[in-house]
Amino acid sequence: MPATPSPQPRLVSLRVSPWSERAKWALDHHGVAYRAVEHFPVIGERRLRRLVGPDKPRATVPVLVAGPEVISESWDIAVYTDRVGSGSKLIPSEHERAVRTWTTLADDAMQAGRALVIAAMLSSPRALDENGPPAVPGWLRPLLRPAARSLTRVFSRKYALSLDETEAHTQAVRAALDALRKGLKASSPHLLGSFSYADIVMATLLQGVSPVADRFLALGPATRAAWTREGLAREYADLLEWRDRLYEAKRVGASTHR
Ligand SMILES: N[C@@H](CCC(=O)N[C@@H](CS)C(=O)NCC(=O)O)C(=O)O
Repeated sequence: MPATPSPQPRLVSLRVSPWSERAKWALDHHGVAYRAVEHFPVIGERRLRRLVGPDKPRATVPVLVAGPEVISESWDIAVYTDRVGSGSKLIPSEHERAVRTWTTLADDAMQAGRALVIAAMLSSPRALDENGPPAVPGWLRPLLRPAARSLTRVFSRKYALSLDETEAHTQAVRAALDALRKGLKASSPHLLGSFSYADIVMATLLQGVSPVADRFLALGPATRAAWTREGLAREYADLLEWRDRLYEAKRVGASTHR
């Protein structure tokens, strides 16, 4: 009797989030088919908590549900794709330590970047309107703005974001970008000699400096502005060029799940 095909993995994710983009990139790189299910922050919190279980200190996306496995860290999803996928290894064993170091660096800088983006969203009524649930019609969104603002504040508390420390956060992002610039000098165009998860985490960190083109991830104009740091974008234009080239060359399948 033929084996029952296992159902397609489900990726619970947040379209705009660089952490979700990491997971999608790893899945697409390896040709692993999946169905993306959009998570809505705060409103979807209880459902997400049920999915990841009570032990995880913070319930976050991306979460990959693949048969009996529930994988709730982007790193672990990349490891999973290396295990089941058909592409080149994203975390080759000889580079695992180095890839982890780049991932920790990106994670820390992205936490700072998240505070900058959320502060910008809170001060942009249009960005708040653009990020309401898709079912809400455009004309109703300005009326729901106070609700959108308080949901964004709840989100900010979940991640203990200090929204007014702009300078410190900018410095944290800058430190990671300086490290990237140095790392690329040694072995351009890839951090570790060939394409790896290190390139993915550092490229997706740049989303909070200047987002990728709409064909990779479509954003409303006010949302795009909230994700853009003009000063950093000028200072690190070389890295944005690197990121854009990497997307052109390596971000296969990006439009499938947008
Ligand atoms: N360590 C986690 C961090 C993921 C993370 O921070 N996810 C945020 C992205 S903004 C999230 O889940 N946001 C939605 C929410 O908290 O409801 C990973 O690497 O997967």
